[in-house]
Amino acid sequence: MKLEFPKNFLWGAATSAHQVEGGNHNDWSEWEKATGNEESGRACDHYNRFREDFDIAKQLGQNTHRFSIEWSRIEPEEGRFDEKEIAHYQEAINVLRERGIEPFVTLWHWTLPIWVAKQGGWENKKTIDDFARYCDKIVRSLSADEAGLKSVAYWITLNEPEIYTMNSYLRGKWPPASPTSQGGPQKKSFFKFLKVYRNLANAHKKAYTVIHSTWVSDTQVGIAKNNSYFEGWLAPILNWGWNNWFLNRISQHQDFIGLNYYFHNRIKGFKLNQNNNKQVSDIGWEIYPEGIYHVLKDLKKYNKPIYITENGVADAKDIHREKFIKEHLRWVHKAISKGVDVRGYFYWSLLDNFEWDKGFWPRFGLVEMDYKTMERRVRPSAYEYAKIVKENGFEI
Ligand code: IFM
Repeated sequence: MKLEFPKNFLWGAATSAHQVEGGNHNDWSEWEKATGNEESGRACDHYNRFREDFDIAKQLGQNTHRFSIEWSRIEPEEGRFDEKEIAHYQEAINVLRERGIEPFVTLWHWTLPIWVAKQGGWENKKTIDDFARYCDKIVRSLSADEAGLKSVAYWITLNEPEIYTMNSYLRGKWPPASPTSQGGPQKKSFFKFLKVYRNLANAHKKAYTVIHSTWVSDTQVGIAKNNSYFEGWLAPILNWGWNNWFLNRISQHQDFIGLNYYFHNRIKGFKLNQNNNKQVSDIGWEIYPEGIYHVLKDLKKYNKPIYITENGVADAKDIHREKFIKEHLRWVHKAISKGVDVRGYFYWSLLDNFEWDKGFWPRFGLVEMDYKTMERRVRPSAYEYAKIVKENGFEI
């Protein structure tokens, strides 16, 4: 039997600026140095090799691609926009369009310009206005269809606000937490967590309004939200707090929902993550494809188109990836058959890349990176994914 996906379904892969571009100077690069974390350095040198990478995406038949714009490149100092950097992203968009690939552009994927970090990052309400001004500049510039190519139609304002806020403020694991040698981590605070989370929701709302106030008519704006499948007695509370709170708050300000699905969480007694499934990725994350079905069913209530903006596995030997993709897609298909309006799937990630505090060792890519030579090698599972893309489905 063939599982067929809806006509015009979008198939692609995702990356983010700091994880692939190389040569970034922002709060993360400073934090990497200060804490002795592995440094993102030249990452995949995607900033210079994006043409080659988009050729690979095309060769794999992908018709969409998600990437992010690095705020610190665009506005290295407050109010000073770097036109050369804007032109760089315009070129990336043109190159995608020339290859028939629809861009999904993320405006903020966790890194901040140094001057924003210095004013307190998302703890400071001013950052909401600064972010809106940056979004306005970008959307106006990148909608300027000079080459006669279509402008960006899909904008993702924020990536995974809940993961960022949890790791940065509840766990004190990510910037702005300072290294122990400097008296940190000082930012670990439930109060700050709530404040930043609320500020991010307001930042999205403001950016949404600003983006829609440009002349571009067919623009779609959403966020990429990392939702988990919870089971157990605490599930309703966690579902509300983790999965729904942010989406409820911005419900009048989104045209689509981006879902990043990675986690299943069974709660037993007072213990989280009591998952029985022993199948795990290289970084110990449980592989639980069925969870995506439940999460999608829960999102149906928002009555918006859904794009799976991330789903992927760290698997250096490429032994799980093909099955991982097919199993998740099987459950996505089931959700579609139950009336959930899923319109696209982005595998995380196109390339192996810099996995934040873990450094480069986790290998999520459809394409393997040799970080010494910068050689790209397409993994066998990527060709299997390409078959699915070509067929708009697969046999089960
Ligand atoms: O690499 C990250 C990405 O930046 C955000 N979503 C989860 C991925 C895997 O951890």
